[in-house]
Amino acid sequence: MNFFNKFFSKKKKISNQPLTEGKLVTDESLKKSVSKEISNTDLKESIIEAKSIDVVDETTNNKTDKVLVNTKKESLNKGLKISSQSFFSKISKAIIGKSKVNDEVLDDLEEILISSDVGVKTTLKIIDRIENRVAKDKYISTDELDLILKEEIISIISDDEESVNNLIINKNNNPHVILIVGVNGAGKTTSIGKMANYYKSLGLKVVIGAADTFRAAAIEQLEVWANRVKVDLIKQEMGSDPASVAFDTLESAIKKDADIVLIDTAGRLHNKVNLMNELSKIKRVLKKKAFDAPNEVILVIDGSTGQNAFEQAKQFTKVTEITSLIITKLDGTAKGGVVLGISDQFQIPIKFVGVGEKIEDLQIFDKKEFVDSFFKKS
Ligand SMILES: Nc1nc2c(ncn2[C@@H]2O[C@H](COP(=O)(O)OP(=O)(O)OP(=O)(O)O)[C@@H](O)[C@H]2O)c(=O)[nH]1
Ligand SMILES: [Mg+2]
Repeated sequence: MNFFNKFFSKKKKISNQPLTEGKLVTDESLKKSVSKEISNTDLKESIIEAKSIDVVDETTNNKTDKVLVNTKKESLNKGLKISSQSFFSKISKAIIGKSKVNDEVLDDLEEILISSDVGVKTTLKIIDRIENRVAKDKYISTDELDLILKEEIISIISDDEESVNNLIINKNNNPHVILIVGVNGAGKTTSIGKMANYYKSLGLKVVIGAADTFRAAAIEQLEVWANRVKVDLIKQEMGSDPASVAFDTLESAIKKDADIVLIDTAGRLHNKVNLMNELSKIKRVLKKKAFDAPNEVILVIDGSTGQNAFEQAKQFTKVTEITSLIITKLDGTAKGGVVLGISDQFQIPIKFVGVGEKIEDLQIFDKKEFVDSFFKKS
């Protein structure tokens, strides 16, 4: 059963609706009733299913995959290519001429993991586990090393299932509000554009708020994304109060009976008191409109900054409550190991990873798929 059939068959009255290319359902009101009615479990299932489906236009029986974001594995493999190549060339050098995993190989492995930006704490944890396995199994050949490494890494990554699927359609029928924060240039605005596309592709009605009023270009940049994805954007003049924009956005989203609200904010440093106060104010003001808003606060981190990415996660989580992370720019860097370390060291799940600048270059973070791609020998 394909995704849409499965998705909609639960609502018997609409299961016969045809699909048109580029749209989930033809009838807007129908779409709304579906997205409001589906339970969290349904949506969870749908999001998981959505990763690997062919969309069939039932009127023509033609396949079209235009609706969904590109969550295909190849794009993750491509995005992580530099990281995995660099990792594997180091591993190959370390085990050349050696038949079993001994202390020397483990020392080299430790160095490789650290130089791949996995972070010292997580590296030591991994080495410790492999040492235990070597001690127990007595003989582990170097051929098996990457397999074992993969297993151990998967087991230390905190289970992210909750984060991936924590999109809850509010029981009180208010939109699900997601506030996006992070330092300058981390990829917040771009990720919002990609997320808007993703959620829209799931049949949800999305409204974006331009609460980065710091510079005019920020509003224009978001506007370009909103036009591309064809979702509503709420904005005010440059320099206006970001909290007021956030309030307007939620108000408008409630009126429009939207499902998801994505609020862009100006890049900020954790140690800039005024900017952090501004964030608190945005949260406070949102609550006036909906007591449980924002439902999520996502920290966007630039993965290509390596160890600095850890620092950003550490500092931001100290000063504001973060519900999940997006790690961007994993393409074009050999520092993809940060994802492994960050997911181990912070009790915050990774929700998406950014693997390029295009609209489809946003991947739901799935630890197994991620580690598979990271360990892909090309
Ligand atoms: N290669 C690559 N580039 C990315 C990715 N995500 C964002 N970018 C690029 O990073 C640059 C900054 O992205 P923005 O989305 O403007 O970052 P921001 O956090 O909104 O920046 P400020 O609003 O200035 O704080 C842009 O050129 C994006 O195209 C990614 O996953 N991969
Ligand atoms: Mg921005």
